[in-house]
Amino acid sequence: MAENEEKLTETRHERRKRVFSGVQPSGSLHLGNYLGAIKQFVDLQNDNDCIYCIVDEHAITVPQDPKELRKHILDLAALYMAVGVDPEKSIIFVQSEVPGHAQLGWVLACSSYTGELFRMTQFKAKSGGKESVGTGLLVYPVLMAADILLYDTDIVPVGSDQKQHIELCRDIAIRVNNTIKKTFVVPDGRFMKEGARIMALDDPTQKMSKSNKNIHSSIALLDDANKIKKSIMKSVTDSEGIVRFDPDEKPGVSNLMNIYSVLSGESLDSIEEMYAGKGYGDFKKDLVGVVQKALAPIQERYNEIRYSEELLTTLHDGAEKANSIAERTMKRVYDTFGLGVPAKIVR
Ligand code: AQP
Repeated sequence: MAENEEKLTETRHERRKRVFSGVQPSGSLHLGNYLGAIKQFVDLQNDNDCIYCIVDEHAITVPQDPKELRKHILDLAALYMAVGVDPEKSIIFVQSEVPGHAQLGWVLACSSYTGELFRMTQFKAKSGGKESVGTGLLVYPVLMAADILLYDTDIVPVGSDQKQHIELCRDIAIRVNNTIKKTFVVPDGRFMKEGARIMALDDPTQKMSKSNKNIHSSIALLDDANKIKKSIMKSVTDSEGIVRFDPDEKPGVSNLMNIYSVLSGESLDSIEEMYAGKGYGDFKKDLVGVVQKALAPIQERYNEIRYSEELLTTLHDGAEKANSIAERTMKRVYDTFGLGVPAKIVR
């Protein structure tokens, strides 16, 4: 076994499972981001070594207002902590503070094919109908693969909309391991079963998304009680008038039931029973209460953290810890690819 390979195997046995995930600071975090991904971050941090990133380099794949972006970075960091990500247990940091992400991104871009990138459904959705499309949008999944592989990640908790990107990350890792040298840990995605994909309230055939221009298409984690009420009461349902779970025939009602179920702990069957013989009005009114109750403690904690020094300290400490892991991986990667100045003279 090569020396490098031995080292990789050794470190795998020594440590707990490593978890990595990230969210873009591209707007207000919504229920989809929370229920599809971030809720798992908190559950995983007791038994694993967790690294949670604010992926600002991903955010600039589409134009951003620099001042707003800086604000969103801090908003997102405070929200991570407000939902329960604990800096004592998990590393929280900003992607651009760790040069290894961009460095590894380039190396992996040279180990991937344009064909596989053009096939990504998220690229197709985000570039569709545009005359010119930024290169960053196409290579986004390669940078995402770099984020994950940089930390020898075992588990990636993400929304089910990211399945294809995780597959690509695995493909690239396996390709390098098999064709050059065993260098990367091949990660597994971890997708929430219930409510894994939260759909837009104004169009339940599309996923809830930060970049949707209609504010009533999503519920942001920081929305006030009135906005939550307005968005839910306006949400698209159907003309049947029966609270019944059927994502194909009744995507709007099913999406609302999903949200109700995940936030309240009631099963979908019991929600159907609770609202048998009642109309959508009663169901929506109760859902407003369920969402408001779930978000109130998050908002309270957020307000305590967002303007505190603790926030900056957490991000600086997090970047330092992340960098020390990333630098070790980059040494290994450069060694695999034969990049840089060797430790001793070679002929
Ligand atoms: N609607 C969703 N349902 C379930 N999970 C979702 N996620 C996003 N939308 C939904 C999950 O949230 C995590 C962070 O997402 P991201 O910000 O990195 O990227 P995204 O998937 O592109 O999110 P948005 O909200 O759609 O942002 P914009 O509009 O800026 O692109 C990921 O794990 C994702 O799966």
